[in-house]
Amino acid sequence: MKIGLFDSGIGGISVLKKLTYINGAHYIYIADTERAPYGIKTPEVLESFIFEFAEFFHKKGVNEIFAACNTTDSIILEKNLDLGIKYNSIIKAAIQAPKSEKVGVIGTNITVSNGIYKKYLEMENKEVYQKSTQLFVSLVEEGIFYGRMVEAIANYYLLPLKKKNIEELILGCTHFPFLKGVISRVLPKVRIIDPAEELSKKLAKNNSKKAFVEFYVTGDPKVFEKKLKRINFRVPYTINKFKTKKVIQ
Ligand code: DGN
Repeated sequence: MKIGLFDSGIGGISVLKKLTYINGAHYIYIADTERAPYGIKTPEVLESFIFEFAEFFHKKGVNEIFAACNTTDSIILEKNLDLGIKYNSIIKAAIQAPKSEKVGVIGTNITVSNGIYKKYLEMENKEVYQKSTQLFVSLVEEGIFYGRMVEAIANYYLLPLKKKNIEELILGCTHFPFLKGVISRVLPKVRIIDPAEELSKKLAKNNSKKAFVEFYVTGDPKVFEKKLKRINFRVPYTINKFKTKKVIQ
């Protein structure tokens, strides 16, 4: 079984880790570090990246794709894109999780502005408060997970949600679970929802084989490997260069 994932960088590893715990499959993970961040690109540009990766997964014989990026997932859902391979949405999985009425959602500019989370949650009769916390992505890519600067940025972004008395908060970007510590410190009474947990329930359990990951990186593979070491990624892997068709400056 081959499973495909893609993200602008290290964020999707929060999804990959959860999947590898429950199924020792062969994973193919594309990290588009050369064209990151995604949250500030236009939907049209991101759509062209999505199809570029889908074509690559086809060639690699991938059986299923698991969304490792909410930003591109929101575009796939909004435009109802057909990638020609079974696709598991992280947003659709996440909206099953909230148990209370007042729910906060944080994400990139695109995920928040296209309002997919809000739309789906309101269909479940939730009162939804969204906030774009774009800078969190850069902090995680730089490996800055704690310290006074992170606390200040987290306070700046999250205090407006605290004032709304949200009971649960969806981490609507796969980079954000790496900042769960600081997020919980600003919102101590709020239940934090990591959508990757919900998504991993869509994968059948199979621990009989060890997981293996083939990484394809559009930027510098050495820089990416350093980041993997920094977050203690322990699943056996190889890192290869992915040559993009278009380079966005
Ligand atoms: N990890 C991506 C997400 O879940 O939306 C964000 C990536 C980015 O570059 N902004």
